[in-house]
Amino acid sequence: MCTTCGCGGHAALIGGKAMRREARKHGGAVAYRAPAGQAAGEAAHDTAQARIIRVERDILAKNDALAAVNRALFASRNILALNLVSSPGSGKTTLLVRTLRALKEKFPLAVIEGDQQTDNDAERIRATGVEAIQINTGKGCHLDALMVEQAMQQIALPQGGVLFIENVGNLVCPAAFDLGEAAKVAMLSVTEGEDKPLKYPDMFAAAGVVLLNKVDLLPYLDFDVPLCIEYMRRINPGIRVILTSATSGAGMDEWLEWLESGMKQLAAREEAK
Ligand SMILES: Nc1nc2c(ncn2[C@@H]2O[C@H](COP(=O)(O)OP(=O)(O)OP(=O)(O)O)[C@@H](O)[C@H]2O)c(=O)[nH]1
Ligand SMILES: [Mg+2]
Repeated sequence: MCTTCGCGGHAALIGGKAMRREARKHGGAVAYRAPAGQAAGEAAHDTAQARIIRVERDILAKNDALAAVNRALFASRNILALNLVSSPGSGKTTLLVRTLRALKEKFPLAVIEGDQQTDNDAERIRATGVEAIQINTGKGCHLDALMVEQAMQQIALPQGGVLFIENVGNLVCPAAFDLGEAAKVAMLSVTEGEDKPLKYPDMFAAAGVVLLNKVDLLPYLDFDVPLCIEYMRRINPGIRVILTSATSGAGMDEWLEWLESGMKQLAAREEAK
């Protein structure tokens, strides 16, 4: 967890370079800083194990409380919020771009992008015509519920639609942080090796669905798909696994069907209110 790897307690910047420049012109404050009680970096340097555990619990409890606030907001606006998590470069943004192009005439959509540095992914999303906001976490290796809550204040929320949150590329820390999402969508690409679910079980345990991406590369790789799925199900029995290629479009129909069934469940819940 993050108090152990020392990534917590750093400043994050929300809105990307252009938005920050604009906000400064109008005297707006856009720098996010974790509250004093979240000084996880300090705890990572503390050799007392008990203190580390206490700080971990404190950080996660505060995060869970904020995530509950986000979740209530999503419910009140009938928004399906999905948290995309994977190692760096598995294909999250490529899949999102293709997904947004397929859905943008059907549902209101918005994207929160998380990366340590650069606005590159938010710009790739905006090129589809869908609104995106970038969070730069600096040295932080995950998004937390407060960052998402602050980013949401700077975009039009997609009422009755889907909010995609692309987390920082990392198979470890984002598993522990609830953002208020309906589900974590974990992506693993076939170039990463089939043993990753066993090596990083927390992420696969937390996932609501797994996308096994870059299947167009399978003919060139020594990657055992059934074995990988068996490893995933050892961690998370019954987990739905969808084979995708974000570049060729293979598996997109199944992924879009999964998304649309999530939207239908939301709509049914709204009708039952
Ligand atoms: N062959 C192949 N390449 C892919 C696929 N999906 C993504 N890529 C490539 O993989 C690289 C990384 O893709 P991104 O979409 O940026 O990955 P990401 O997960 O968003 O990366 P980070 O945001 O940096 O964590 C790019 O060169 C993509 O073109 C796929 O399904 N097949
Ligand atoms: Mg990306």
